[in-house]
Amino acid sequence: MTIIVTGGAGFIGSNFIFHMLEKYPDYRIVCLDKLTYAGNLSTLASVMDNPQFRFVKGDICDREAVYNLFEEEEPDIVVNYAAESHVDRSIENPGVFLETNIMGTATMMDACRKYGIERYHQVSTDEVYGDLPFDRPDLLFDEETPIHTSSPYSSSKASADLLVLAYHRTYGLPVTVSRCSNNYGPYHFPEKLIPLMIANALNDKPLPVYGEGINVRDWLYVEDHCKAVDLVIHHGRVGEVYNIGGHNEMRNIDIVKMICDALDKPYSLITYVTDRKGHDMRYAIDPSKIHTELGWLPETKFEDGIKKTISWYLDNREWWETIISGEYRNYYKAMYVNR
Ligand code: NAD
Ligand code: TDX
Repeated sequence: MTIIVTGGAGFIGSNFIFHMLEKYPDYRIVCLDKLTYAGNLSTLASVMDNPQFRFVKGDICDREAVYNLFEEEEPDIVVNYAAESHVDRSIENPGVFLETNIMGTATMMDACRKYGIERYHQVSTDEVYGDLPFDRPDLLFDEETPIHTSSPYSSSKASADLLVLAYHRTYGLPVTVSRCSNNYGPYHFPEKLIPLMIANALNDKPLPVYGEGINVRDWLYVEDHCKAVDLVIHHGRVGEVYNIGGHNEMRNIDIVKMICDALDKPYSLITYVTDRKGHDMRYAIDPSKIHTELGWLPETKFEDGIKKTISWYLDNREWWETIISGEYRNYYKAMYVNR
């Protein structure tokens, strides 16, 4: 079994590669990653010497490179994690999101059509459903919830989902799609809420909370997401969408306070800043389908997952300090100074 994992030098893709190499020692895993600002080869250092693993630097939009890779590797499965993934960056610069998230997905699927494949899996997001109101805790996103996007990021991911499902209907491509809620855990890029707050708190820097901090996200430990994708690629029904989430809704401000408490830092570091444009209020996933059909359930409770995550950032300072001392400084300045 050969699996191409795109975007495997990023947060979730790398965790998925670790999971797969450990669980299936006879599988060959080929990572295709462009190494954008979000991709880090150092993340994959522990598997680089594994003979079952190959890293290829390349762009999922580069048709020739993608086709060459398919000719060389003859993959059985493709799992597409590669994407521009940060909502705030999509608000500043939508173009690259359309290019990678839509055109890159189409290029990967064209390769699958041309060379044949057992399964193409699209890693999507709960953000394609838009948001839910605060005053209706009974409402959750299920797979039939209409697509209703808010940001250029979520619109590009939703466009990709529609293309993936259309390639199934039109060409019979054996696809699956999963839509997961917010992940957290090791190797999360420090532009995102949880790692940004951990890094800033450790450096005694202000903790920039958007708006009033009351927006709600449904957090899932990254390993649980990886296990769900593993189940879907092996046992999920072709042409189907599976929502992934662990019924763990939390307000941003409560997460930030929890991080302050865990690191023994004062709440006075918390700074309320101008809200994100078009900020989605609440996400909440109904994971009944993946539970009923594939037996998936999240294994890590948030209290344990956040402790493990904070310990990981304490033990791996070099990983994130290298990131935040580079080009990231310009991003941070543009995004947060005088906000
Ligand atoms: P990330 O930004 O940490 O990593 C993205 C990776 O993709 C990086 O290694 C980057 O170098 C690579 N990449 C970007 N453009 C590329 C291109 N054109 N060609 C090849 N590689 C390219 O993202 P993440 O948080 O790990 O998210 C992975 C996937 O999961 C994305 O598709 C995202 O939409 C989806 N997702 C993320 C979350 C979350 O909470 N992070 C939740 C649900 C879904
Ligand atoms: O500095 C911050 N302050 C703040 O209040 C940042 C970076 C975020 N926030 C808020 C915005 C959101 O309400 O925290 C919440 C989480 O923000 P992000 O970490 O940027 O995640 P989100 O926008 O919810 O999107 C994430 O989950 C769905 C991933 O980045 C997406 O790739 C995924 O599809």
